[in-house]
Amino acid sequence: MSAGAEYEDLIVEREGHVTTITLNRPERLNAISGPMLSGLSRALMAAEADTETRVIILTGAGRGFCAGQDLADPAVAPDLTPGAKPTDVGNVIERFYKPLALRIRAMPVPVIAAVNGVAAGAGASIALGCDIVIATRSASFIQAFSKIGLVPDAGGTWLLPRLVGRANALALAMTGDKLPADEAQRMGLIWKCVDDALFPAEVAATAARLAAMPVKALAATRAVIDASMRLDYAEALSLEGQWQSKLSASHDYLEGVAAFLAKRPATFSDR
Ligand code: LHQ
Repeated sequence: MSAGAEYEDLIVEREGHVTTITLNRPERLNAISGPMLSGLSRALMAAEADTETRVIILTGAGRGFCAGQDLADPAVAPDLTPGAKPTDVGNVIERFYKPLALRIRAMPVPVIAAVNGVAAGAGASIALGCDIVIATRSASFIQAFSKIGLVPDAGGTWLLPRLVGRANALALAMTGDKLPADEAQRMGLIWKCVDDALFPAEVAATAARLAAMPVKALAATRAVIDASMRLDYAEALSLEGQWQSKLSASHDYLEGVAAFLAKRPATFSDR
């Protein structure tokens, strides 16, 4: 896959089996511009089509991960002229943020959010919608929506209570307080936070590990766990069985078992 040039406000690079998408407006803490938003969807589609990609890392350039929607963008900023028609932010959600959030959740490979700095508003929602969230100790998560008179969007209202329970979700969303990464880890909002100096190596090692795993089964794991949120126990057991039927017909399953029995490392190739 080619790098940067075809994207505005994004850098997309593949090294081996790992595609890294970097939000790239560091002077604005990677606040989401129109080109960044549409580019993100295109970059994910390209990674989906690129069979060499076995894991995706989403991260930010500079000191921030993503400060949410660019509030100065005329497409979303309210027209402050007296009597002006309100800007319908819901349209932007429906047309752009919803498809993006759904796409991340349906990728055929694991998606790691490497949260290198502050993640605010829709930036936090996008990070939390990824499969595994690793943050630097200096990073933080801010549900910035309440401070500008909105509800959490880009999946925030669905993700937050499922990750941290209603009490924490409401307190975070109503106060808009900055939650440091180590507290986010303790609360169960993210997988882990690591010292800044160790962060790049931790992210790279996690990506390399996942890329060497049976990624088809990992994407299926996400699908079953997400579906379980709306199923009862018996239905979840049935869905697990349906996926096992599909996966047990895959090359990766044969290879995984054969490698175990032969006491050799497995080489997985399905996607
Ligand atoms: C920004 C932004 C930003 C523009 C920092 N926009 N410039 C909403 C509406 C429409 C459609 C869809 O959905 C949404 C969902 C949302 O995402 S709502 C939430 C939007 N985000 C926010 O409300 C967060 C706003 N930013 C902040 O509160 C702070 O910047 C944080 C706490 C993230 C970081 O603070 P600092 O570390 O002190 O940095 P800073 O505030 O100095 O920011 C650096 C620059 O980035 C600064 O520009 P300047 O020209 O003064 O250097 C900011 O204005 C700019 N910036 N966020 N969202």
